[in-house]
Amino acid sequence: MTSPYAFTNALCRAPARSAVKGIRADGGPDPDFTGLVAEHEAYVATLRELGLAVEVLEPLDDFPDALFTEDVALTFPKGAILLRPGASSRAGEVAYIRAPLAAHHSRLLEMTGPGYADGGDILRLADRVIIGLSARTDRTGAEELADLLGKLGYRAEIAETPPGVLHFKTGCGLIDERTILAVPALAACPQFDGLEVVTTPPGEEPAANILRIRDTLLVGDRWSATRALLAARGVAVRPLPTDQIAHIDAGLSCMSLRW
Ligand code: CIR
Repeated sequence: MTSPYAFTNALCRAPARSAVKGIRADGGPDPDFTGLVAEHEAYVATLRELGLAVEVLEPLDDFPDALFTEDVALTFPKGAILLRPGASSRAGEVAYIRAPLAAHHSRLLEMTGPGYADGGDILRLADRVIIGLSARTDRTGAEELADLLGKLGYRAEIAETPPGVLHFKTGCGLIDERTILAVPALAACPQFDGLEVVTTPPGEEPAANILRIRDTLLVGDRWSATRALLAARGVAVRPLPTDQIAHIDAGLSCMSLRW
């Protein structure tokens, strides 16, 4: 298996005006649209600066959460898989990612259901893929996805996402091929056996959704203790603003598909 973060490409979608009405579990206030756009633009610019060819798709006003392209597909060097997002308001997003993905991936597989899986629940490691069960990814969906991953030559393991955590990767992210940053509730995840697990500092649980792009770790700029902890490990850290997307339960990995 190739490196889980030696990416060359990313596929993003600009936020629509409706993005301020994106799903949020706690019913909190809407994000500020201008701020949301600024966060998205800073993210895309950073991916480009790190050497990725980034395609930014048109906003979709009918789908407030469509800027979170990570949730509707999985992308690998060997092909891509169209998913079945677990939130009914997001199901229609898949049709809009099909053609852009087909333009890059000659091998395009597709979940047929009846189960569901969100890309935010999938953590790609160097030697396997972990699929987290959550309120968005059910066991039927995880098992169908594991079969499809097998067709692409990837081994999958199914894990549990702690209650109250939206997606598996809301609670963890790769620091390097052998090391995971995780919230305390995920630290003892059996699927992390054999890896080093670094826990988020107290009060910085939302920092766990880091995103490794080549040699650099993208981290929410608000999380200074996490940034210091990662920098002390000798990794290049790039802080990015996430306050507005956090209003709609999102973090850094959500805003792109990468391969
Ligand atoms: C949702 O609830 O679907 C969006 N408001 C947030 C999606 C975040 N995506 C991710 O963690 N991969």
